[in-house]
Amino acid sequence: MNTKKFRKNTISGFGVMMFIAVGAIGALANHPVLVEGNCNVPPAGSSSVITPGTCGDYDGDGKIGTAEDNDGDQVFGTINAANSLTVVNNNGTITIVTSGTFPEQIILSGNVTLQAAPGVTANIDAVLQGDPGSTARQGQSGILVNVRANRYVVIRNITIRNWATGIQVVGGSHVTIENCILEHNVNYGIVVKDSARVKVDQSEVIATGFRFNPETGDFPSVTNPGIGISFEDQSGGAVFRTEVSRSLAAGISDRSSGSVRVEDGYLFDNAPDMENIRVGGQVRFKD
Ligand SMILES: [Ca+2]
Ligand SMILES: [Ca+2]
Repeated sequence: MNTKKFRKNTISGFGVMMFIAVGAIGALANHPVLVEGNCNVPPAGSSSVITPGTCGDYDGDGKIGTAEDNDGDQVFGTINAANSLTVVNNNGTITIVTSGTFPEQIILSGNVTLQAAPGVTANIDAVLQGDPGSTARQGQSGILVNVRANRYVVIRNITIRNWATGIQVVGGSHVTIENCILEHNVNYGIVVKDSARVKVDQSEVIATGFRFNPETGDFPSVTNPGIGISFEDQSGGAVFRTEVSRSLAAGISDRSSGSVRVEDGYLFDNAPDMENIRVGGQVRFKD
């Protein structure tokens, strides 16, 4: 299937989902919620008071960030507030509706869809200039998924940058990763462990293992694995229509005892492009 055409179809379907999500605001438990973006670094001299409708203020109430988290409506300024036990309760849809940088580690432990709306850039970034939490975050996973085997997680249209690992999936988790960009994560773009099963589709995993930060180190080092997508332990999964390029080590690595299927891989400048993708798995590349 033509990739561009497929993306168009995906976005069209997404629009329908957005309509449903917006229409459902006001329900209580397990409801969809919206997350605003924000301008984390307003220009010097800017007022601390946000002009309504600017700076990612989706609902036009003049509040962004944690102020938006705490005003009692169904729009949030941080992903973690939207995902908290009292809100989506790790069991609903979290849609980011305006572009922004989110310097937050996200832990998903239920039937959650985390997605950015079409045209929205949601950058889950370990680093926010001037934020003292940046150092600690660079040693963490950007998104950690640890759910029971009968809970399914979807991560769609999200950018994840500058973490130790972009997305880490453990336990019995079943995770779908679609239209995501993972770049400049040090150890792994995506790592799948335990008995988890992960499908990666139409995503880009770029420059894994390469990053410089004066506080946490100059990578590559002798210790960082630098693998684009790694399946380990008893895990398994599939990688479809996905670019993996410029990894320090393998682009896609299968050290698991499970099954890993790769189709329409766009692999470039990894070392090697694939590692231990077993004969019998379906590996196919476009010309
Ligand atoms: Ca607002
Ligand atoms: Ca709010």
